[in-house]
Amino acid sequence: MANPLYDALFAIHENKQNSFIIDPLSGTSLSYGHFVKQTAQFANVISDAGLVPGDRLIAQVGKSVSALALYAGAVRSGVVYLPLNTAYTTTEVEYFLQDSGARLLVCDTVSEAGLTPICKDHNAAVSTLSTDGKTGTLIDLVNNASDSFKTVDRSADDLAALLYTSGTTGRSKGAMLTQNNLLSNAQALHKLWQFCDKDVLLHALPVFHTHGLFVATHVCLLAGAQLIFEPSFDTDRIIKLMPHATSFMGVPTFYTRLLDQKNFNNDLARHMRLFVSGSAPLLADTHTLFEQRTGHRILERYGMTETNMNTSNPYNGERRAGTVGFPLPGVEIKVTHLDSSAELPTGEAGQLEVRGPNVFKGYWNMPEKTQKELRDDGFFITGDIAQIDADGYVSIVGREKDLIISGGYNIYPKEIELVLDHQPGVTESTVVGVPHPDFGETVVGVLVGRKDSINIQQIEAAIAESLARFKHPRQIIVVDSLPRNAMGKVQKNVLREEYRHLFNSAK
Ligand code: MLC
Ligand code: AMP
Repeated sequence: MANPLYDALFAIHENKQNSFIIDPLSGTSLSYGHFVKQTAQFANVISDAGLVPGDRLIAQVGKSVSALALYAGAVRSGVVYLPLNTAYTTTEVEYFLQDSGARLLVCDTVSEAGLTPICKDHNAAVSTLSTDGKTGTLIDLVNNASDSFKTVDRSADDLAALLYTSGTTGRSKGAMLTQNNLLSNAQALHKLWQFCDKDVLLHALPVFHTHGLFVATHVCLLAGAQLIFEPSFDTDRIIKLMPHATSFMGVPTFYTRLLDQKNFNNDLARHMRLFVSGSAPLLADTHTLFEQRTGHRILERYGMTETNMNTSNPYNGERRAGTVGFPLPGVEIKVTHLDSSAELPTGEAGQLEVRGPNVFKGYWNMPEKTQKELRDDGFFITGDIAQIDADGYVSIVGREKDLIISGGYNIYPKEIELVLDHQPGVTESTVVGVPHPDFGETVVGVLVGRKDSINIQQIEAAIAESLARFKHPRQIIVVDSLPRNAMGKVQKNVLREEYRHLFNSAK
């Protein structure tokens, strides 16, 4: 037996002196061999905490090398890694703790006091890691742990990670990702995007989602490439660092923010060979402007938490703006009729279904939900509406699911509506996404109720108490009634149209 994911990503670098994480501005670097030793230390700490293979470990921590080593340590010790957005409130974290039955929560030192009581309630231990990854109770243990560890055997079908993704009912669902889901996808992307040990990836994505944790990090590990591991996306730093890199991955907001900088030009991007965009639609305009400014055509790809990456524009060959390219090798896709599920002819828009080694095992503790979205023949119904043109290019033209994507973060309106509906004076509410110049889309809440007793400030405070900042409506509007169709269903499309210029999105 072996541990396929650990072996392919980390074990191959044992004792290697070449650099893994570099900071070209300060001149510091961490070698691959040193990082592998750290994975042993983290794996020892996880095992010593009493976690056994298959147990869940929640990490709600800042982006640091230690956070990455914690992930690797979990894989190495056979423990299922469950990363959480650092913006989540205590209320949100409690749901994940309870639903996943995690045995250990690693949180930022500053969140310890708030999270310890709920961990007690759910029989989970707490350990801390500072935002920069350098201190905390976890680091105290790691510093005293051995740097050798007997890697725990796992099979390709064993779970490696549990990533929560919001749901249309307002209840988040844990996507069960196996070792092979992650590894097969990383191998496909590594080859397709031609990563090699000469590459330096400028990494500015958060590491609690598929894009930053798996896509960006795994291709570098497979290639033995270097990572410039930025704690977050800071436009000025990205501009300073880009001349030291060969590749970059981002959500569309990263690209529009770069284009907003007058000093972002083709000189900075001279050494770059690849810019990848995903997680949200990249406007064709952004694609064109970026090419005019830098001479590079952004490579857009399409994925999901449940499936990793599904399609990609070609590395060699035409990268077509407004499309997400072709299915990855080994991945099958089809466009089907929303009601009959019959496959549609080329060019017709319908629901996109995906099958392949990248597709997850199902939703944690939600067999009915899994059954509804993952067909018996292995095809997963993505909830995205797509079209495939005569040349085989896939375009995502809409969404069947009621979802808002703001700056690459997914927001399900239902979750916000549930909070709004409970506020004093509110009789009903609805939440829609409207265009936003920075985030692509943003959240607008529309309320019906007694105008004299609705207190917007109080409502905003209630939302702040329970939901992460990125989910908060950027505007709340009180109306007399919501538009409804003949069936009595709220016509969100009418509201989206009505409020589409609220943020004056010209982009
Ligand atoms: C932060 N804020 C957001 C936000 N991010 N609001 C809406 N949408 C977002 N995405 C809020 C903050 O709470 C704060 O509120 C203000 O905006 C600024 O905060 P900040 O810390 O300065 O953040 P900022 O730099 O603005 O962050 C924007 C961002 C970040 C785009 C850099 O959101 C980001 O890194 N996004 C990447 C998301 C990602 O990796 N997605 C991949 C999902 S995987 P205030 O109060 O100050 O206004 C997936 C599958 C796939 O989808 O295909 O890849
Ligand atoms: P998540 O649930 O966070 O993994 O987000 C996945 C969703 O993001 C997909 O179902 C799509 O709706 C959207 N998405 C990801 N990449 C793209 C893209 N390149 N273009 C359009 N939508 C995308």
